[in-house]
Amino acid sequence: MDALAAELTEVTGPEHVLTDPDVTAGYTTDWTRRFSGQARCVVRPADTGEVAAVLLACGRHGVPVVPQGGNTGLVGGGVPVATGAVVLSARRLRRLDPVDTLSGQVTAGAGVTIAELRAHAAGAGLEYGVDLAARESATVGGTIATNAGGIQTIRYGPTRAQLLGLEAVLADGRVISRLGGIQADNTGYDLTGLLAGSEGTLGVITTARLRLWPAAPPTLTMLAGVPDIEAAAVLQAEIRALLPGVRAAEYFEAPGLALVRAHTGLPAPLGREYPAYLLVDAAATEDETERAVVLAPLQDAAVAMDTQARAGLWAYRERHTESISAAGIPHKLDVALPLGRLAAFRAELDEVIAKADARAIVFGHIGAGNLHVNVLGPAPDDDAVDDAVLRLAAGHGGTISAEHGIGRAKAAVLHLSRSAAEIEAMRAVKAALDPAGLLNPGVLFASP
Ligand code: FAD
Ligand code: 2HG
Ligand code: ZN
Repeated sequence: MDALAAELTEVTGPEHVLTDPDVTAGYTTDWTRRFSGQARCVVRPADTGEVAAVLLACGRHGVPVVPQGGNTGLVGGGVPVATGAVVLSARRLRRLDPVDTLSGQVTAGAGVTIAELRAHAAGAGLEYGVDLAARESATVGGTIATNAGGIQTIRYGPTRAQLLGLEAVLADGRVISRLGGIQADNTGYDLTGLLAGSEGTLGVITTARLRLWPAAPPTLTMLAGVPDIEAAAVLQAEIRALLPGVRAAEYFEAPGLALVRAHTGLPAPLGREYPAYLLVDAAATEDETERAVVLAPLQDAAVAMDTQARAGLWAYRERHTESISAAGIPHKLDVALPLGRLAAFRAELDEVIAKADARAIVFGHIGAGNLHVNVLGPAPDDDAVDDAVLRLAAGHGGTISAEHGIGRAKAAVLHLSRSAAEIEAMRAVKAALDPAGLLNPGVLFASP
């Protein structure tokens, strides 16, 4: 055992310093299988004090640290790519305080999963605003670090909007802590907001104070077949104008549905096939539901009102990611565009994909203008198609990352969405908080 591993063992105990490659393998390859590397070891601290001691030890030895939560990230930000880094798994940071019903808030450890947090909030008649298909594994810490969006972003905003404060350990072991849950707090730089979306490059998040929402009344789910993305964008706008309680407006296309059905064995969702589909989830009264259902295009729709039937419709959308992975190692390009540019982007995307001799599965959170372009075909280390699709999105006034972050996958093209002045300011923040560059090198900023 090397000197650093020995010091880490002193901090967490030997059972939480993992060095056997068979055991560390699950921490060193990402969910997509596109990114992987070797870790010097995986360390699993149990509280903020242990996280601080781990960072101090790694700092003394000049060893980089890759923070990791549920390892469901899709941009390669939570795994080491070169040999020699320590993976700091936050999964043992499992504090979960009783829900504070007076303020509608809760304090949760970084390692609590989104499913656990949502169930905990529901037990108090409240709801956590973020939900995503990776809910059983994605953690509080990881979703804050990526500022995850998910299926309810159009209603509750992304993870940053749920944050009232957090506790984190900086690269030099100092702890910043703001867990009081004071909503009206105007005392200088918003460090909580800064750490949201920092992708493990500025500090290790250990605990968060989170806003909860009143639990939504019974919900209806509609799946409508539409001719194309433009029709889907228009229909979701019409439904949102009609139903105040829309919480999700999701999109997928025939090729994605075919993959999902081949992988899952699910039957066809509607009486006939359509080029594209819109899935809407809403909290609606009976009256509102009737008005929505008579919207002309919704005659080509399935409507579900009970939990099981709703889950059945959601499966067509939520099982895209696993079904695509079963077909190959995808290039995941998570872009967002102004709603008015979706159709033009979508048409030009076909040309880009045809030139690359690839195939694209397109789906996403259309209500937020967010499309997940999954490209199958090119080798995992061939970035040409990534570059072309991201440039196309930027050219249409879009962003190269809507919700997954920049990670390693898009670090070289950050400039497509950020100006030179912005990148300089971001690098200055990084240099101030992590001058030795120990936290997640190569993530967000390409290594020099
Ligand atoms: P990880 O993958 O472990 O890490 C992600 C990043 O956060 C890395 O850069 C890592 O270094 C950093 N990090 C992790 N924990 C900490 C910590 N405690 N402190 C500091 N940095 C940390 N994302 C969406 O936004 N919306 C979706 O709808 C969505 N759906 C998904 C569905 C599926 C099936 C899958 C597989 C993924 C999906 N994702 C989605 C992507 C992923 O779930 C999110 O990015 C999530 O936020 C990652 O959380 P995690 O705990 O798995 O983090
Ligand atoms: C989703 O919306 C996730 O389902 C995953 O963000 C997207 O697999 C993807 O590309
Ligand atoms: Zn998504």
